[in-house]
Amino acid sequence: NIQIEDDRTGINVETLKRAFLDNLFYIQAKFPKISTKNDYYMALAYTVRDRLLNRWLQTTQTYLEKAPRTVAYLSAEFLMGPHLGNNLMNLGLYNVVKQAMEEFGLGLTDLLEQEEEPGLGNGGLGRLAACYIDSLATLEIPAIGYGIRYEYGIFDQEIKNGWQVEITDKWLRYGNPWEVPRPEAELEVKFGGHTENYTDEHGRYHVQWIPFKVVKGVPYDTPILGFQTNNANTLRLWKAEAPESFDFEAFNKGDYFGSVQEKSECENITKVLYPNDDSYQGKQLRLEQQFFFVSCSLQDMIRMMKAQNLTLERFHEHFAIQLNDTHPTIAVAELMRLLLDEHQFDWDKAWNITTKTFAYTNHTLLPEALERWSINMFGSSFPRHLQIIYEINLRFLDEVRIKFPDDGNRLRRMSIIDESGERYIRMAHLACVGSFAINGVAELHSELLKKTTLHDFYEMYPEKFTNVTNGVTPRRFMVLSNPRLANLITKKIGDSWVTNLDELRKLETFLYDSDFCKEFHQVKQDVKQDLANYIRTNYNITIDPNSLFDIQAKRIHEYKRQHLNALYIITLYNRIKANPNLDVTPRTFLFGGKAAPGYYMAKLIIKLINSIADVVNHDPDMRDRLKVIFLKDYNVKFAQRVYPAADLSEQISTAGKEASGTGNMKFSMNGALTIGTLDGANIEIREVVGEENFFLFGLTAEEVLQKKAAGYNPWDYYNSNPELKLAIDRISSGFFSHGDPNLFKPLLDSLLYRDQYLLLADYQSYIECQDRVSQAYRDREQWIRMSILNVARIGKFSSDRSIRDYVQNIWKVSALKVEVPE
Ligand code: DL6
Repeated sequence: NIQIEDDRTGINVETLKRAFLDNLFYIQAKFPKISTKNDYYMALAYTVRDRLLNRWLQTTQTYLEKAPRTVAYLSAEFLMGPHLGNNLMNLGLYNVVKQAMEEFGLGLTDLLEQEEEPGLGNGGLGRLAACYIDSLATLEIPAIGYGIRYEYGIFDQEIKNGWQVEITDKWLRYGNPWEVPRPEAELEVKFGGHTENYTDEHGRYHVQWIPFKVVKGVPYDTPILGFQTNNANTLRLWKAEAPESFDFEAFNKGDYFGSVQEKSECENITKVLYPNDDSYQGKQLRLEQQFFFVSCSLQDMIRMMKAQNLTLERFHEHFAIQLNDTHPTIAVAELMRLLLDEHQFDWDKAWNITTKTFAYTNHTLLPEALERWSINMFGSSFPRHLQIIYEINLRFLDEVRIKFPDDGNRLRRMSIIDESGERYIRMAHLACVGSFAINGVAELHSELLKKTTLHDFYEMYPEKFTNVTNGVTPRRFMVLSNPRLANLITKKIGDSWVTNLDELRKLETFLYDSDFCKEFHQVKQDVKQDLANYIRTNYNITIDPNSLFDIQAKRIHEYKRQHLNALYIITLYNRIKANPNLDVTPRTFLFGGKAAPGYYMAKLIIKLINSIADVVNHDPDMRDRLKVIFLKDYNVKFAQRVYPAADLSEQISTAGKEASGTGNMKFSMNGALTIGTLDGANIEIREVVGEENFFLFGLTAEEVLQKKAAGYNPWDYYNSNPELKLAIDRISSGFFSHGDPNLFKPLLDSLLYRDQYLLLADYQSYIECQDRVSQAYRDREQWIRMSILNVARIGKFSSDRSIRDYVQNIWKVSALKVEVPE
């Protein structure tokens, strides 16, 4: 009784094997004898893709027919991570495909490793967008993610002589099996030029934008399948291309080279992701990127409505558009332009629709990250939008005047146009004025927004402000990346926790079940051993899985204070040198993260960590006690190895600086205990896991402000704390720099003369807390219970909860279940 299945959809082992060979032959044009690992990966990727296409198309069809209210998530970054494993998991095909590959003598893990991840984001904000896209599909919410198909994503990081070196990320080199180009759905985007006024036959006044150049936007669609559901939403990323007309014109003029140059200028728009996290550079190309994807996306939405015979008067009823930070905020002006100039709405009607459409998420309070565009630059690329923004501002300031009469300072502070020197457009102000909802990403952050950065806007529109604490997907960050832990949990409490993370609470009943505790501990040890093996193979360094794995993995930034961690390592080193018989808890310090290429201090921190590692790892006194490793090229794929293996998660930013953090959630979900400040989502994590299961240190956000206001002097701490002084002196003496006292001078000067992020003020508290961690780790049974409690109580930080918050409080959309006929 052989079961015949369709090669494109069948899911038994034999069919999968046949389909795999078929794709290998007909798509990769290879047979096994001459295939590379990448050929196998591609053949498998196509085999898996075939099996989700039906759901994807049914979803598209259902959305077309039912025309549900839809979320459009606009984000300049989507840091998706590898697709293959995630799709296998969501389809429930992981094990059967593993078996099929094994029967060919291929390891699934090896093939998964082969995937070049689409690194289309810098860090927190881009990865958050990816988690949200996952949860939207899993919760069956009609949604579309709109972004940019960067040809080069975030750079690959190499470490040479301890320094970061950036390598172009050619992620598309071998093709991308997950995307489908849709050239038939291309759109035109205008840039530059000027505007002209005209009056129509009814005597109505209009403005027309005569652009200097037109660029084509071509959509590339990727299916985003939910977990164990038929719903598969679309991630639509735009690529810039030159219109064909260039070639004709150039041909006629005989200017071949000119035409090629113009063509490549057009294509430059989506060439590369700006590699800055939490800082903004003011580059025209970046502004053009933002406008490009926003204009494509809005035109696309309008086109969809037309295809469904819906009137644009109801645009805001059909779409809820989320602005992921200010990067897509030019959408406020672009939607106005489209409605006013291309669809002849009057101002009030257009403004009513616009302000009922957009909602804005702020992701940072750091002043250097707040986007502002010089009027000259902005006007030269977007003359019509500048007019529209002036008009929005004029009307807005009238409103402010009514609510707060005779308050010139307030008007100056709130104006969308900063007129204090060279004139700038403040994008956060435009976002606040043009949106119906404004949210921060953790409770503290949302409160600080109201009190500081957006205080005036809070006073103006208190009803717009809300908080949505970030969350992360337990599918990728537990089930996929830590299958041992996931299986253990499922064995104990069933599998519904995967889509209802609060169910993890049930684990608390096993807290004193010694078999469970042993198994839980064994899982952690096994995962640590895996990471140790990886490090042995790739770094030729042996680390002990019985040592405490202390991990700080995130972008390198002064406010995140990787160098505070480094000061603790030096302190331990000094203590052991002073007393070689000291009884210390063995620790392995692991760091990972990229520095923005132009951020010198962050690069110097990487060099410092590597220099310390060099000394510590070669000092016989440190053997079996301390190891330090900087793991290069930290990305989503690698993060999936790292989170499960942590005993301790370092979340040590200066209080008030980290908007939320999301790595903190991923570590805790995987049983790491946190050492952290009262910053971002740490506060809420500590609340849920229990203060006795969290290592707290440091000043609060309020104390940070007070200390600064009182005239903070880092020298006071240096002079009065012998261990701190010794640690700093070790660096300044050239001990970690082959005798060169100047190498780390800029970093030390910044600590001693300014210390913007209060490392010295927090040092003692951090050291004491770390010593408590070392002590606690010696009582392994108690540690394991604390670790279990972190997992059991982390439910709140599922991105499913965050998305439900957005759905209920902001977007007001409903789920729409997709049926797939047999
Ligand atoms: O909201 C996601 C993530 C937060 O968890 C981090 O705390 C925050 O630093 C990060 N912000 C960025 C910078 N982007 N901007 N603007 O990634 O957002």
